[in-house]
Amino acid sequence: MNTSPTKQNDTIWWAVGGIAAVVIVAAALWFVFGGGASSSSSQAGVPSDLDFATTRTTNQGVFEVTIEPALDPLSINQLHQWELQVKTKDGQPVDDAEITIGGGMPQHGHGLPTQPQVTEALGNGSYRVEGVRFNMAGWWEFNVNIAANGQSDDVTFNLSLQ
Ligand SMILES: [Cu+2]
Repeated sequence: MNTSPTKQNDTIWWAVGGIAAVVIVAAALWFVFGGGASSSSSQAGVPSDLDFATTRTTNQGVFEVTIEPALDPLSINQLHQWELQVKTKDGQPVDDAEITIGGGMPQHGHGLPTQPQVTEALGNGSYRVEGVRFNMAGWWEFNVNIAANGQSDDVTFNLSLQ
């Protein structure tokens, strides 16, 4: 009796099983240490109902603010400018506003890596902001405080950096 074909089959199946095991382990390692983990961690815990509107009313309803990043799409590690437009709630442009910028990553507890500043009032309620840079992918908050016409109010924009 010749048993060698069966033995050969066994050997092939052991080899197939071994390769499959290696592939599964490699995939698991990639997921834990590689792209799987890093791509999901930048979005993990981000509230699903975040509003990414670029025009928002300030918290007390005093102003309406529009952000216009000069970088589109927004990406990390690039110093760039923004333009802000400030209006009253009735839609009148607000000039001579004192504007302060802040922000950070709520999930990481850190602020902006730079201190963006309004460097120029462009008229008609528009302002140039210089020195904006983000250094990590994920969810950022961008806070704008506005003082004008004897009133002060602030607004937070949500950004998703790739
Ligand atoms: Cu961060």
